[in-house]
Amino acid sequence: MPERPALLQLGKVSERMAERLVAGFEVVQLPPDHEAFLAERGSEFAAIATMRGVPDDVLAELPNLKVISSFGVGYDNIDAVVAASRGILVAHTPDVLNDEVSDTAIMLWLAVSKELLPAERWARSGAWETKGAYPLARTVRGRNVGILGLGRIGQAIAKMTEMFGAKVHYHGRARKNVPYLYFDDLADMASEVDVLFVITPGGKGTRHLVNAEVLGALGPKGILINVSRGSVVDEVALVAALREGRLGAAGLDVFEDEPRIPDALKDMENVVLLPHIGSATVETRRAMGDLVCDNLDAWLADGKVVTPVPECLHLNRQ
Ligand code: NAP
Ligand code: 8YV
Repeated sequence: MPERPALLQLGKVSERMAERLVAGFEVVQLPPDHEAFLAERGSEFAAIATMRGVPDDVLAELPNLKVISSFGVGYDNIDAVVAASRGILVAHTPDVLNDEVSDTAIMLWLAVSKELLPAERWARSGAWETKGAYPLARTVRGRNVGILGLGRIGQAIAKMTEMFGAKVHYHGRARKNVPYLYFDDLADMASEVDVLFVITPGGKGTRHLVNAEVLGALGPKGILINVSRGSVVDEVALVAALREGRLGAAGLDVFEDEPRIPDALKDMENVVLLPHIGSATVETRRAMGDLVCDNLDAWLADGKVVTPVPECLHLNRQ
């Protein structure tokens, strides 16, 4: 391997990341119109640092690729199974964002339940003076909380809801050794809870897990909070359930066709919308960027990464 292997960069990195990447690699930015570029130079690259996944057509044009270091814990935008089958190690950035994303989820829950945005508009518009006190909202105290995907972030959300006196329920593919109530059926769990937090990975395995039946089971007073991926919730069914009053309210950080958000959702008073900012603070994004670089530095040192995705664990042991 050359002293400074060639690294293909996808997306814009911070200055701090750029400095670290050039210290170990010959860094080349993937150009927007990349077909001809990859046909000519694709075989040069041993490594990828990506802020936005790796499209299949890019992966296919890199015959000597050995490692992908991806910014973010979710990697539904990288075909890790194909990568692993080609012996390419994929690394992501788990754990360093658990608390931040949980804070965002709880913020959405509080904002929806306590009607933060309509109440703020009431204050700002002068309605308080002309119409009087804002109508009463609903408490988040002592609620039945459901978590779809009790993983790293799901467990952090569960702990935070316990501070509000919640009784925690969860659904996943398997029961875990946790002091919470397990449901092997998502709709059954939805019918028992006041709020459903969605925090599974995206991708084919979880597409539209939250469908019309689940939303109906959550019910006219139920709240849906989605901080996972837009694909996990059937957005058409969500709009219909909210519009027809079959679901109470929703707090959404992620959408099926980002950055596009259905106009129907923008018009609803009982919905809080965020532009995928679950982990978006200076501190947490810095920690994620550091881990992207740590993974690449570790690979340079001994061919292993610090935080491989599960599909590549076996490659990291060699
Ligand atoms: P994780 O530790 O892997 O947890 C994911 C959980 O989802 C696991 O507990 C898993 O449990 C469950 N799960 C997976 N497939 C499932 C299925 N088909 N049905 C039901 N449950 C399923 O991942 P994490 O670190 O908590 O991150 C979770 C996701 O959050 C990421 O993949 C990403 O998409 C999203 N995220 C969003 C933001 C944001 O900015 N909004 C930020 C960070 C992460 P079982 O294996 O027991 O089923
Ligand atoms: C980031 C995320 O917004 O980690 C994830 O899976 O969705 C977020 O933390 C995203 O990865 C940045 O592009």
